[in-house]
Amino acid sequence: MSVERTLSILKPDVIAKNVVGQVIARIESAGLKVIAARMTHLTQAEAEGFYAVHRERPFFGDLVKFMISGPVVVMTLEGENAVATYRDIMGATDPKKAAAGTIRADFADSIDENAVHGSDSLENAANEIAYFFRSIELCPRTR
Ligand code: RTP
Ligand code: MG
Repeated sequence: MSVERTLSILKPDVIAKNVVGQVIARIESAGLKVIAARMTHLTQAEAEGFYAVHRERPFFGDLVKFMISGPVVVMTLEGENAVATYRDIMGATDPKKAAAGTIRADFADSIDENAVHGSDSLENAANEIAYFFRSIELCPRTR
């Protein structure tokens, strides 16, 4: 076990449904701590850059369009095995396949509008955190 950091995005559907607090409660209940948070409306360039790894995929256009359809909440989470812990509570990409009790099972409507993003590896987490936050904006807990 080791303390890790991961990037979370509450996608525009979560903000539209007014369940930001409920999703953050799931995150906190899993033992993860919010050490940075910001609400922002991504530009097309920001969304394209963030999901650049998917640029050639057929769903890329729809993904970017959704991510800029309204504000999002970007957060850095910290905790034991944060990358895998957060992916576990998110549930599968397609909410129809997500385990009961996961964020996507309970709050997502479709594979396109699936409530949350989470980094999929420690290396990607570091890059994604740096994409949205300067290191001075991270506030690790001291108590
Ligand atoms: P995310 O990056 O948003 O946390 O989602 P993920 O790791 O679970 O899934 P990923 O493969 O990284 O895909 C990014 C987003 O693209 C959309 N997608 N659509 N129609 C499709 O087959 C398909 N596959 C992926 C999803 O909205 C997914 O969250
Ligand atoms: Mg992904």
